[in-house]
Amino acid sequence: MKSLFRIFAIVLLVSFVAQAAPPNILFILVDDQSPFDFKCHNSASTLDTPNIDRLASSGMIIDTAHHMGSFSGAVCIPSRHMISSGRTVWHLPVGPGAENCPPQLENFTLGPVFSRAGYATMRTCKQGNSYTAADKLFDVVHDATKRGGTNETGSAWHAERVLDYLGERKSKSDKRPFFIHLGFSHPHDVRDGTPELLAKYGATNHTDASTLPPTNTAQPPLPPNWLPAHPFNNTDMKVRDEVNVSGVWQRRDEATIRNEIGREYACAEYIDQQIGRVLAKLEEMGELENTYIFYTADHGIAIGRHGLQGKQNLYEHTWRVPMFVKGPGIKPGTRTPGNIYLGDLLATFCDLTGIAAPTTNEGTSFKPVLFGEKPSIRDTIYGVYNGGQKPGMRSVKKGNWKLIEYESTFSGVRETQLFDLNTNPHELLDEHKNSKATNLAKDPQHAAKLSEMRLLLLSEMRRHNDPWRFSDQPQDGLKAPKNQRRGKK
Ligand SMILES: [Ca+2]
Repeated sequence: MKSLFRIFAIVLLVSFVAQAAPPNILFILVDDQSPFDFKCHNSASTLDTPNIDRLASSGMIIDTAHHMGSFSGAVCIPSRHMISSGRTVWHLPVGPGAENCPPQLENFTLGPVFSRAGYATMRTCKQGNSYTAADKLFDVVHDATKRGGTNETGSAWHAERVLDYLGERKSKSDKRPFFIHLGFSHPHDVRDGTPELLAKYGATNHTDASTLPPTNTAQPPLPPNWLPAHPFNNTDMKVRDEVNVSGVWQRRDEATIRNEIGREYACAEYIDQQIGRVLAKLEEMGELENTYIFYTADHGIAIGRHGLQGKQNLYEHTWRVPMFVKGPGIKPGTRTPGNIYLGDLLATFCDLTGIAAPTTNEGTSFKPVLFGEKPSIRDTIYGVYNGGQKPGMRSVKKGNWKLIEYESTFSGVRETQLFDLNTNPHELLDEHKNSKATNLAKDPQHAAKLSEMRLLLLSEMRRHNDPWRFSDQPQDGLKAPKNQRRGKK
């Protein structure tokens, strides 16, 4: 009798699990945001994001989340291809590794994968500098670039599209699970915030390149690793973001940078308000508890850190992205390194929903990290930026050690940086006055570590089919992509 009862209980449980509603996914992606904008990564930050903070505290903060990099100044493009397809930087349908990519990859990206699995898929995001062939394959698409300072021209527009969609779902009693990709066009420049939030952060939409913006004590402080100029040619110093962003241009003075960070914060808090509206709607519909919510950015951004302005570098502020995740089975208030790439998102979304990841995917699910089963999914992180001169920049990170190499065979640049991120989390250099921590690459005490990290970088370059080598590395018989060996600048 007892065993009969047990069998009955198991059958009941299995049928309950089989009938449990599959979880929804709300994937929030902002454009150009450093993790160091958030108080959880930088206690000196003055940015208020109450809704994102609540999201983070009711789920997990992943500290070591990165985009793998870019072969173009338009870092958004490879980043968004990797997010959509789960492929690595030299295996995308665009760029120097296109020959390593299977045809019609767009059919194996976020929208179609979830649509085929029976999900209702919807996307609103910026237009352009993305993966257009994949973006249009969501069931419902509302893409537009909204970087203005009003409800209609700014981030509220994207939130309205999601609120409308959810309202329609409710009115139609659509019971299919949903995959909603809520993208924002901000805080990418032009950072035209709303008047109220600009005032809060003491900022103005400064448009006159011949004058400095007004100073204001409400402006955010300079970042700890601010510099008036980058100490050396990093192989792409004249890219648009370093010289031609309205409000900054080539300036790195305190007034300009504090005003621009104020503008960034105004746009970021406005996004936070929009996320609050969407979360409230999900709660009202009773869908919040069965929804995985991911918040991240396509890459970070410098805005004065290290004397840089843009996203074309491999310092932590730019290479790393914020990553906050909440949902069923994720313990609230948890925090872990993770060691993830944005290209792991597709595999993770599939794993959380029981959908088979497409065979074209190269990412690794970090569900075991989200469920507290392991702190990280890999030991080593590899990064690329070579949208300027070649071979450009490469980085490798393992534990607290990070190497960045710079080379231009065109202009003769050759620089190396070795950081101990435990003692130097902001990657301070000799040029940062009053700092004891610095670049350790020339310190004889760290020569063995430097050699070890250089070998690690070479092995990662080989493993990821990097088409370039630095001049002091084995050339491995490679012929770099045509017209790109020496760079065009
Ligand atoms: Ca971007």
